Amino acid sequence: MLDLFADEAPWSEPLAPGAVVLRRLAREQSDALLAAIAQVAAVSPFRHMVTPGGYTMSVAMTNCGALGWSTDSRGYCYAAIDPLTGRPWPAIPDVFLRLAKTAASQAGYPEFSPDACLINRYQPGAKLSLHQDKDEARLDAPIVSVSLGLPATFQFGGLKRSDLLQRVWLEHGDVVVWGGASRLFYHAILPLKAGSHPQVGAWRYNLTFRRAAQ
Ligand code: MD6
Ligand code: FE
Repeated sequence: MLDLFADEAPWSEPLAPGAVVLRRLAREQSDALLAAIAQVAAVSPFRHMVTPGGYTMSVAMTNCGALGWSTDSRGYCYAAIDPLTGRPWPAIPDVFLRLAKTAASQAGYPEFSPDACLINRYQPGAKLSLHQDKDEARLDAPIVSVSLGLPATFQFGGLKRSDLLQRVWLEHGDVVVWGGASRLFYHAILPLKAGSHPQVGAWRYNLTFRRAAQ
């Protein structure tokens, strides 16, 4: 399909108090980002984690950084050691870190220094149910979220699970930065529609950068 916006400069769309979508910000570096994802996954492979409720997640995950997010039968936690390999998670690649800091700074969070990067991989049908991100020690720091590959519908609510959800269509290279008043807002990803992205194939990747430790 002809992409009329392939060469367009990034632009920004406000989402909620403290939250903004930086459209296409990661497009220029997407080849380097995808290569870095492959390097991380060669050390700490993608895996389908099992939630405390015994449900196997449809999204496959890995991490890089001093701390990685995991879930198992005992609960959710951040840990320095990958439970699958028994070794530390790989370091956050420079190309990741530069993008995360640039995005945070453009969104009004110039001090952002992430120590954790969760990498999500969606296949068609994969989804992420409504949740809050609240396992981090530093809720004053924002989350920077980078979308690559197939597009997805992101649902963004409020502080209560029952709050009205707005829908945001996230495409290859879009970056969401969110913190401040909306840091604990509920959100979800609807089941990924099948398709083929010219650079990425039949997948969507999402990188989320956080400050997990003090
Ligand atoms: C995703 N993202 O986009 C899932 N959480 O695949 C998240 O769950 C998320 O994008 C917190 C902040 C930003 C996010
Ligand atoms: Fe989340």
